[in-house]
Amino acid sequence: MNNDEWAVLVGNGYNSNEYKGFLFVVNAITGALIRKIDTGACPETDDPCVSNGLGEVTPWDEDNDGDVDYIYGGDLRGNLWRFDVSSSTTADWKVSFGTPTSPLPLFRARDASGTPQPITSKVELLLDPSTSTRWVSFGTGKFLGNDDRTSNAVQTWYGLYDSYSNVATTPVSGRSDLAQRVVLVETRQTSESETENANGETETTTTSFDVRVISAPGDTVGGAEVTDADGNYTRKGWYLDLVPPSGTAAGERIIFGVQTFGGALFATSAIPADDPCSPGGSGWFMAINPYTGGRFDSELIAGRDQVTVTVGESTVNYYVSALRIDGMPSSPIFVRDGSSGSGGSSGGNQSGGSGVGTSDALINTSDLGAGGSGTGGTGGQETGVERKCSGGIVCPRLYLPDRFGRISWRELIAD
Ligand SMILES: [Ca+2]
Ligand SMILES: [Ca+2]
Repeated sequence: MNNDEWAVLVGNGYNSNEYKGFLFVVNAITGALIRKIDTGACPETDDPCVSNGLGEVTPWDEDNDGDVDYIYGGDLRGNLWRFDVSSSTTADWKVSFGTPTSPLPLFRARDASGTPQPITSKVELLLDPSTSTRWVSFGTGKFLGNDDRTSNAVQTWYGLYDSYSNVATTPVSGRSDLAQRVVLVETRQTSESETENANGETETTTTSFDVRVISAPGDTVGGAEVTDADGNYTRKGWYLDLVPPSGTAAGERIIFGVQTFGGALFATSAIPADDPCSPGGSGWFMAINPYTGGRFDSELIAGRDQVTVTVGESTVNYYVSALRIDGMPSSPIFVRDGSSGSGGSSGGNQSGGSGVGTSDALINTSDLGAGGSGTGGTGGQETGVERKCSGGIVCPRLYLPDRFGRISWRELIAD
């Protein structure tokens, strides 16, 4: 931390006696409390006032000196908090917005009718490499109490940029500041694959997946732009309500932290089963562009057919943005493909290039029969994440829009 101590950062958890959310900064060596930051009482407009508590928090080092400068976390009232711990004086550590006696969040998540949406999962922070703007993404929804099992409240996936100074107001006032994304299509796809069994016979396996197409900037529906033609922000981010195209909410929510990986933003959602005899429920594995909230116009999830949609008088083919998964999926674990070989000859496929040597052998499409020639639509290189899994584990292979691994280095030269 900026006071030269190592610290543990923790929210106070739920059901606070004071009905409040607190951030605790605790000395990691001694356990002594360094600082406790109060996020304040229920707004008077909240009737009834729900109990509160701050969940898991995410630190951010703004100036790259190894000390945490900002801390983000969400609460049960839908507040997305940003704490400023950039001072070397711990007494100055505070909520970034509002005043110490009347702190305000960066944003308050509410559905279209103004009902606050609880944030119980970890907030993801990332930098847009083209603008160096910090982005914050998180989903809403909870799965803690009995009532949550049957709740069909509309929950939402949000992405907001955050380039705000510490100010006395809430920087993002509501969803009208944000570009709306929607689930355009849900449909079922069936594919067959052939394998050879132990007797040398060919067996055909049929697999079916429900897939989703999410809207993107420029679409007729859910296509609001985030920036103008010059790249200046015209919205403060985006939001995607977790409802199917029918518009009837099915209890879908995000209870595991959103993750960024290789230039894409991922989330898993959960839809609890309403039948007590049917354990598990279901959910969606979704992948979108972090900076627009929209689908990628390239094959990100491998092996799925494009979905043909009629728009006006023409038909268009969209790549899928999500797969339905039986049983409520937990956080995805991303595995870099281990069979990449030694690389070095794959440079011809790489059109990005800056900062990464061509020996970084991330391109591997050997067991796919697809790709292999750098067909990713965003100009980055392809890479793969998938193994053939069983036991209820779904392992989609991904073609990431961007490289991952080392993207910069510092060279130390003795003089
Ligand atoms: Ca510092
Ligand atoms: Ca720092």
